[in-house]
Amino acid sequence: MINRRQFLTRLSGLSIIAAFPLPTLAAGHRRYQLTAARVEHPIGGPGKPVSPLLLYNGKSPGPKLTARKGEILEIDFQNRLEQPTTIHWHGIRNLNEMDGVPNVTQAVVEPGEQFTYSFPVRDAGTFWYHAHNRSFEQVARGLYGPLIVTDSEPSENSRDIVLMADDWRLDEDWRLDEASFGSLHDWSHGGRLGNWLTINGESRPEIPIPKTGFVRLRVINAANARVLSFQFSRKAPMQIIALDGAPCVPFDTATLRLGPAQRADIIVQADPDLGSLYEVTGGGNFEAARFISKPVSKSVLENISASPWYSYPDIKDAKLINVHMQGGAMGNLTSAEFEGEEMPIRKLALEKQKFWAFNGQVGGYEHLLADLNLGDTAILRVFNDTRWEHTMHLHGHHFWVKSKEFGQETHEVLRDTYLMAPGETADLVFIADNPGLWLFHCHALEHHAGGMGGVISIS
Ligand SMILES: [Cu+2]
Repeated sequence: MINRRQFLTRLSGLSIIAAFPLPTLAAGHRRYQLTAARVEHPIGGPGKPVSPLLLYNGKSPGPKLTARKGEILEIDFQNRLEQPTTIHWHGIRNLNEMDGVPNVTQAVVEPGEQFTYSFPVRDAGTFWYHAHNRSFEQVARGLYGPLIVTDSEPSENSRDIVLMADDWRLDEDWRLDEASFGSLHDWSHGGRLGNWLTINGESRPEIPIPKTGFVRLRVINAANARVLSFQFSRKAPMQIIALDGAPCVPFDTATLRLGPAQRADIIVQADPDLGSLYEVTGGGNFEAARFISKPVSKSVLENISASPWYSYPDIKDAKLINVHMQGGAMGNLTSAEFEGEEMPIRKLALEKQKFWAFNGQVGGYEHLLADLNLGDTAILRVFNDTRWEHTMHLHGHHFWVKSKEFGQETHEVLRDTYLMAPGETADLVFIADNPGLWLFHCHALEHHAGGMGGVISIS
């Protein structure tokens, strides 16, 4: 465990290291303005009562940001909320000081303050951005949006369709359920599960698609905690070509299952009978979106690459980092260390609202899991010793994992977020080529707030 002061000292030492050579100015800058503010918004649909959401530029989801690989993305961010916030660029192998983790990579952006995020985008793929301070509430209130990086100039007539899914918890009056923020039950069980599914901010939207040819669906799960499962009405197979932005060896799946924060690019043969996309968790068939065929002229399918960003590393001399995940309801955690003191689980739960631990320590933004040298190959060996699924996200890197997320077959894939079954042990293998302090945490946002997180230092 290292304290805040040591953290900041380490950070100031790191910030003088150029993480990646910046592309020359000729590569181009792309500028956006994002303003976070409270907006009274009818999340239940037009004509329904409004709820106090927190949105970027007044939109749910926030505006689609696009960039071309190799460009520098500059975002002038204004915080008009009544609480501090930061923005995390999820999946971007980012400069550490632009990663948006409060008090680890930057100071929080206070109400009324401005902050400019500026970073090169090294990889083409499906990414997203979201608030990273009090994220269990800020993301649940709508602070997120898609970020799409393409190999070539983004086209207006693209055959790329972004489907950003969220799972809201509404009360019986169609308003956002605010009373349950911080619910001990949610934090110790499966997180904040909702009852209102939106795609691109709407319930059952009509999604225009071309009449023929192939389209790419970029599906993003922005839910706090809900694992979503999608099928087409005809049970047509979906060909997965990228996961969490990174190209994979294409494979078919009948059901697309995505944990919170995960993304998948799928290729679909468009035809007028494609029908609907259903969410099928729990055996029900809930219509999530309806495809409407329309003629699209000169539409282009963005370049599709199957080559991974980097190949599976040689692990002969890899550094092993063991992460034993414990806690939660029906778990085996009896006590854990928190703020330097060993505490029984009852005290942690009732007095500190902590339920989860890595290696016997309640985690957060200050729990150091490993200290790596720049260039090390590392194996993050994660043992999910709990009764719950967890969607484990590493900042600043993509890792290789022998994924058991897609049925019986194992797929070796590059991801930034891995959905782990209870009892599973997974090796997340990565090259520590990006210096800084990088968070590793569960993206069920209540689990992270409840102690499931730590930091890996690379210098
Ligand atoms: Cu979790």
